[in-house]
Amino acid sequence: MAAPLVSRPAAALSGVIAAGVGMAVGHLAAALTDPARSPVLAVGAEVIDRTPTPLKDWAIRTFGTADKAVLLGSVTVMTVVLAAAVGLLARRRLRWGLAGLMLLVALAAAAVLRRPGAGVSWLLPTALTLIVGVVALLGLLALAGHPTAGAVVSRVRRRGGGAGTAAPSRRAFVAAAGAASVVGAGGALAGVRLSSAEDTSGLALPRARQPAPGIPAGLEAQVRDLTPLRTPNAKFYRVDTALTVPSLDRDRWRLRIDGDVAHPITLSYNEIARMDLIERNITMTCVSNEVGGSYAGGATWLGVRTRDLLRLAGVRAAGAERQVLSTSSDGFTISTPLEAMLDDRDALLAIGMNGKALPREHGYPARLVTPGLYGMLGSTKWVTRLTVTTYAAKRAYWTQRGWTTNGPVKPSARIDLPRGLAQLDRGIVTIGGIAWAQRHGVVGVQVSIDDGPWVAATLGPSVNVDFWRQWIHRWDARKAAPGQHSVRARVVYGEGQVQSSARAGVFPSGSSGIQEQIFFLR
Ligand SMILES: Nc1nc2c(c(=O)[nH]1)N[C@H]1C(S)=C(S)[C@@H](COP(=O)(O)O)O[C@H]1N2
Ligand SMILES: [Mo]
Repeated sequence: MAAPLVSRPAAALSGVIAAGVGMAVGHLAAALTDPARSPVLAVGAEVIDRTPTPLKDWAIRTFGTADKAVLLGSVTVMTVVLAAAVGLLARRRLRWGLAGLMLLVALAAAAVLRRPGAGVSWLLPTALTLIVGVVALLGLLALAGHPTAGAVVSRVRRRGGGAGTAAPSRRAFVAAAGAASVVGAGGALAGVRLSSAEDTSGLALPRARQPAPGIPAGLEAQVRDLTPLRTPNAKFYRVDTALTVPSLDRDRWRLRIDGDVAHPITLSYNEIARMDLIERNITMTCVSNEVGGSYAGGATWLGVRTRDLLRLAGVRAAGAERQVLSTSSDGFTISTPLEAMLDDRDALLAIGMNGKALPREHGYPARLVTPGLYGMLGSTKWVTRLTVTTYAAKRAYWTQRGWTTNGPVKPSARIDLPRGLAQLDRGIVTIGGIAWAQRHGVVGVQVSIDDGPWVAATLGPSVNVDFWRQWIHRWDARKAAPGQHSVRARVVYGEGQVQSSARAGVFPSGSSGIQEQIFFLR
């Protein structure tokens, strides 16, 4: 009896399962050695790097911290489609299918080799992916009744001294497909588990010689749902290009300071911990924060001044053309004006956040925090190198993608209460939020209800010029008309300058404009 041609669904399924098991095994192998070598993550990272800026921007805006899950999901869907195509190709001509599979794995291999610090040995997990993928594809197709695959499998079996051939049957195919899926799912789960790093909050942290004045109790004690003055580590926003959080070891970590300095140096964590540690209360803001957005947070940072570090290496005179190019363990780079790392704002190489070691998500074991500049211009996480150079000589990750290199944070007031489209009872309406104007200091917040005159809101405690400030305004709405109302808020900063009302989107130098919140009275 001539072997029947494999059905299309069985062929497509064979391709998908083969790719899935292969990827799971490769990812697990990488997780056991060095997660950075995973072909799956390498492809994801490559996709992130190549995604056009507007799309990336949209993803960050739309999905927030879930942007990576969405990206991995899309890459998975793409892979499933391609793997099904491989199965269908193999159905017609086994050779074409195998070639397609190899092409996919070769692309993944190229992505792995493009990772920072990659060498040929990094290809081992990808090689496993290929082997497992090919074996699974051949085996499944053979069981599904593919004549060529069946012949290959029985030849290999005979050579290996194995007895007979498993006869193709629907039941054998379903059993093998099920078993392979279970192995794949198990491997993928274990890989994900293993490559997610453990918590750092219990680790010892040296003390500051100069502690920051504590952050006072904020208005959140009196006003329910107001953004707290100090952002807890677990609630601090996270924005980065890293697909998996780098899992660095404090004892093996080093900071290299080089470039245009008299004597390049390399410092260990312990050497830094013994330097003059200071604490600073700093509000960090992301350039991708929309007006009214949540990508801002205030924390107490423990660390050493970048000025001290750069002087230790013998930094030469500054100038507007000079930058410090900082590099993260994952290859990501940031340009910071050299001047900002030397002046009295006390930019930090931080090792602590709110009294704890830095959480891995926020840069463990060390990151930069530069007051007054957007995160992409001075807050490199997992930092391993500071290179003093010029803007002409080196371009940072976001610079290459068209974002500004000159990014003072734009002053902004945010309305947190009432929530947009809230339905409230007529009475005393609590309006409130938070405002920032790093380097200038918040001196006032004004609100306008229903396009009425600007009136001063009540401010919460002041921490310092680089820290945000809460504000509230109680609006007597007992006699207000039921229905739709609006509130706008703007910050007054420095010597009394008022927040710009000019609207700008986040690209290329941060959003501006005045937030307006709509709500309803019953
Ligand atoms: N290594 C690395 N550092 C990084 C980034 C990144 O993508 N990779 N993103 C920067 C940006 S855009 C911001 S806003 C801040 C965010 O820091 P957080 O995640 O601790 O809030 O980190 C900065 N440092
Ligand atoms: Mo950012």
